[in-house]
Amino acid sequence: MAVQTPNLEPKGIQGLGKAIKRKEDARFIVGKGNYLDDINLPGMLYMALVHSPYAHAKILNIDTSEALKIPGVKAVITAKDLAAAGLSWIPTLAGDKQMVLADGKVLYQHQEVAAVYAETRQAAADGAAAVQVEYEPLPVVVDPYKATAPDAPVLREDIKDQMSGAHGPRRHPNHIWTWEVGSKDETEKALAQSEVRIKQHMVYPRSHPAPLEPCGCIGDMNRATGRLTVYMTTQAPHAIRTVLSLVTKIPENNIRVISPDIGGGFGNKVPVYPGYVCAIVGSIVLGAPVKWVETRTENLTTTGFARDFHMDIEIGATKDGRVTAMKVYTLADHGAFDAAADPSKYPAGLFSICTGSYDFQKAYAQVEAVYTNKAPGGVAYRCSFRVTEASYLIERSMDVLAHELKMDPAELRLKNFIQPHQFPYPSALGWTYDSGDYEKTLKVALERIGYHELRKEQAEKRARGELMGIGISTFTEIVGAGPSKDFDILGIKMFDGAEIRVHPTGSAIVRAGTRHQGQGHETTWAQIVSEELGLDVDKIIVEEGDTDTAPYGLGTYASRSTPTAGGAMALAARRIREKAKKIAAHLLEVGENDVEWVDKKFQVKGVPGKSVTMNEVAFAAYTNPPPGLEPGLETTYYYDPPNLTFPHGAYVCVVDIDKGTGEVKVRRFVAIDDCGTIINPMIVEGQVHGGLTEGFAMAFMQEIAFDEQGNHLASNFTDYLLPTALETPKWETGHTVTPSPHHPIGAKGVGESPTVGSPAAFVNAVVDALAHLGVRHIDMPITREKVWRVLRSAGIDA
Ligand code: PCD
Repeated sequence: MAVQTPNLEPKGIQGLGKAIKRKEDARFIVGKGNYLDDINLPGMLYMALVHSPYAHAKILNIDTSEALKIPGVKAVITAKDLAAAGLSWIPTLAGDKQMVLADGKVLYQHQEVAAVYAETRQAAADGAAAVQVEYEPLPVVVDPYKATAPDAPVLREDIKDQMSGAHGPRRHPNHIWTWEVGSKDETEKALAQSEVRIKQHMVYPRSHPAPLEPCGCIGDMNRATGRLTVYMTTQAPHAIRTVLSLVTKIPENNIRVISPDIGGGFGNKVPVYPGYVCAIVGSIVLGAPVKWVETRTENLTTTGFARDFHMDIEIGATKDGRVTAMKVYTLADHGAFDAAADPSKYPAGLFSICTGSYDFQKAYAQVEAVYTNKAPGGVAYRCSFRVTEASYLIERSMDVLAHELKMDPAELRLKNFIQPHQFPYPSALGWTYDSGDYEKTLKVALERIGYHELRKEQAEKRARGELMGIGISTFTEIVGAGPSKDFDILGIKMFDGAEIRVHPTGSAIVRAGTRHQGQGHETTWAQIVSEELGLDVDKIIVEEGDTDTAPYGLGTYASRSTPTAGGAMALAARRIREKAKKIAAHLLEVGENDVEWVDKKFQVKGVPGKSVTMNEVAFAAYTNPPPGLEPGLETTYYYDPPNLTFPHGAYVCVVDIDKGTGEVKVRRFVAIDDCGTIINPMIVEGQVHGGLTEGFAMAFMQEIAFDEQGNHLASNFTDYLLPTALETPKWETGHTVTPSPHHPIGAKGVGESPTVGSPAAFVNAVVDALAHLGVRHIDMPITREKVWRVLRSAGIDA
């Protein structure tokens, strides 16, 4: 079938707020994306990994002789070979270290034990199956609460005697760190004096980002030039290049990291995985390019999981529903290595946003991390470093408190919101919220869904014995890591860069240190530049992901791109405009002070007929620059944001529950988001749809579970469920706009808001439907079976 050429009619200047179609989609839709597995290099070898069937075992012997006999197999490496190169362990992004290939023992099921290199993908897989490993099983720790029992088996023998780690003292060989924030004494005092107190335990289960494209890497060491090119599914190419240089001692300018098109990242593609390292090592050792693309099972069982936070909260309030204090204890299950990708200063990520949208005067939170026999991770799956857990905790707890006070959950929220005049608002746990109008957003959402009528309907249905619930979540996020005073990863500060090159004929190429994975940067960055410079949006090409060309930056995750690189892009454009103004003055034959920027053109002040466009200025920059001015029209800007941005939203969900089967049907879901100035409303709507669908999946379908022997129970898509169009509810979206006062264009991040904010709305709706039966909380995922059991134990007959 002939492929139709996409419609590429010039769109003209299309700046902020324009719902233009995504520029990148033309190539994706016609199958012309360039993903990692599309790249094939001459003489390329393939790699496959050998995985452990045990969750905890000693390795007695690895026999590679049969594997090496398979036609096409070139080499097999184990930890011993890596040790010779000083690469058997690598640093994690969280201050810990992790095995690349099992070194003496395995610590989780599916852990990588050996790497096989072969001429074809099939031979590599056959080779991996032929490697014989002799194991001696050891006792397994799966439950994080049992990890630090006095008689618990020691997992990490390498550090068992080190009583302090990257984040302070350790009190047990399986204890990683304890982190606390806020005032414990004052919070406990305020709680003790509170008229009403609630306590709740809740678990945010282990989940997995499961991007449609799994992780992969091609290592390509050119022995003639000494240059290492690495193609990698990474959300942060520059950080990878720096770490690679530090670990391999190859000079950083001799390493080129290319992150091609990425089929979804979701935090899964931030860490460095053993497969990446083995592909690169293989290429260095064998002198040929080596490709590794993981299988779905490898992705689900060995790469960064998310959440696994076990939380206890206590909230104090007055009888009439004003919150007074909050105390939180959380146990974080990090698996076998602390490989969470958090900024150095925050081992529990930005969990301290857990006071949410409410004016808590006192708060205290403590998080303890422990090792268990599970895969490492703790990645920010559509989440700004543990914000999802924090939002779920507070939004679920506000409903528990409303229930205790017999108050309407909307009314309780309205009573406790931080008020518009309180911004910039210093929270009890140390953040300064930039802006927000929580009451307005909630009221828009309540109005849209018809809240009061729904409550009436619910009362009538309840009287008839039918089950219907309404759930609210009014979350506040914290995104845009971040300001260099507080944010770094492995010491690298988290500001971001943008480069703009305007060519003589008025087209431009712009580059950023971020790396989109489907978010739409090729469109939104072009819109920012179109707005600031008055250039046609179609004449602006956006390029990200190649460390040889892009300015330095820490990548795309944690909804940081708009707050960081988006700001850099606007400021780079403004710097170009300043220079362009000098050229415009020269062309208009007036002094610079007599020129103003009006309607995206330079004009002589007060003389609308006398103006020049940016196109004309661009041509002059190369053909007729003013005497004494450096020719050309290019710049790079590094933007170090003064603060994070605090997007917020109000989500309302209506569910109906089938008494016979326990099936929960999401009847309606209204999501009103506030991400400040919107660059592209269509992209934002798409982001919200995707994020809500992921939140829905976690609330109702997904869990990475283990049995007592540490067997992984969700290693494929028949056990770990992805929502299809069939299950996914119809989303009703909208927005309010409260610009960020400190961001150059007033924009806040939005990509992860719906995943952060929605799970509590779903769970609150289900619990609301069952509250009159004495139900106070149900842990996710709320499967049909769980609800069915709740109904049966409450004596409800179908
Ligand atoms: N925007 C606009 N406006 C505003 C904001 C925003 O327009 N105001 C847009 C932008 O530009 C882009 C988007 O939207 O395009 C997004 O953004 P943000 O929020 O800034 O974000 P970013 O950074 O860019 O991104 C990131 C995110 C995240 S984080 C995640 S998960 C997810 C999301 O993103 N991922 C993804 N989304 C998405 N999509 C897709 N398609 N794919 C993917 O993968 Mo993490 O941390 O990583 O976990």
